[in-house]
Amino acid sequence: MTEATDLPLDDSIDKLTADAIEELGGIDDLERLEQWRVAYLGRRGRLTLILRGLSQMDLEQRRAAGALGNRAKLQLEERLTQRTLEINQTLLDRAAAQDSIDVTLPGRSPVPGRLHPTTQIVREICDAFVGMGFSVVEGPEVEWDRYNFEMLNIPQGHPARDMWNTLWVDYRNQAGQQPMLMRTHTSPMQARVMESMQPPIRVVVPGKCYRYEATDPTHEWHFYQVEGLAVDEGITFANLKGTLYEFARRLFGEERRVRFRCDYFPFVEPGVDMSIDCFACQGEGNGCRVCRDSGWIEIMGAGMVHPRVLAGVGYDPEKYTGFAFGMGPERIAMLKYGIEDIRLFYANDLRFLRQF
Ligand code: FA5
Repeated sequence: MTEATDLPLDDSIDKLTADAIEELGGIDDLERLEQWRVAYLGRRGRLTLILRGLSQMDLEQRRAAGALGNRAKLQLEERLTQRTLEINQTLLDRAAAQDSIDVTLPGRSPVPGRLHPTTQIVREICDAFVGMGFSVVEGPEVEWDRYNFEMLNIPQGHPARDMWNTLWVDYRNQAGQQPMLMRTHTSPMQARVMESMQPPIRVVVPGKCYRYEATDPTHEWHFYQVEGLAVDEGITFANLKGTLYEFARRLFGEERRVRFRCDYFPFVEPGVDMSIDCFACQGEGNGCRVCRDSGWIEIMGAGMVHPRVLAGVGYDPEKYTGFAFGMGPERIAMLKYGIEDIRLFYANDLRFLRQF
């Protein structure tokens, strides 16, 4: 920077301004720009000091020099703003050139997710029952022995427990018993729902179940079920048949025929399994792979709620009757979409999942 203080005041302000502007033109980074601002316009900057010295002059001189000094100050501030903009623009241009963003390229569209096939079929099943006046409720996957077995008429040591081998939670109560398990079916919700409300009851319960069993094309160790329960005065087996027949028509088509055969579940009496006529061969059999030549496909277990189960939750079995059913949605999806192995549902293979 050139020393201008030996000159008369007018000349020294002019020279200082000219020097400052010349110096500014050679600056091309923000750090040096700030140093320049402090040197000329800061609190102890050169122009600031000159303006402060005006107080020693008489009034006439002070007025003239003051006007000159303020004009110089405004000029330098304007130049500073302009130079700051120029430097910022240069920095932006340089960054853009390095990143080489081509704004004319088409964007990358996000891949939309979709519902898992099990979720889709569970919703379809529930919708069919909601359309017939049922409500949807859910319950715990970690369950007490009491709800999973005992309140369903399956006491300790009952041989029917072998039908539902399970995974026990590693917890013992003070009596040394291991009473907690991963529920093996959604039927425990029958007792939970009846305990918490009075008839009339019409609910469906979708949820996950767990079993201690080897997997194969039709068995997983964890899978879903949809439970159903209707309890009221005067409910008969005809209501069970009518409701489930209507469900089969809603899910599988108007033409479906259904078949009920005797089956055993300790919590219903009588108990049945329900089949629909095979939609692949229209019930003909004839070597059909879907129904294994039988013409019928089993889709669920069902029956009239056992009087002991009703009495166990405090209902009067002489007054109330009801029906219950339980189905496996993955098996239903397998039938509906021709899926050959249940293990595909939870193998996380996107090639399979993207088909639904
Ligand atoms: C039961 O679990 C009874 N709770 C059903 C029931 C409810 C009967 C109410 C009467 C009244 P089951 O073990 O058969 O029954 O299972 C019912 C359905 O769950 C089967 O038809 C099948 O679709 C499905 N399921 C059972 N085990 C498996 C498994 N390991 N993998 C996939 N799905 C299964």
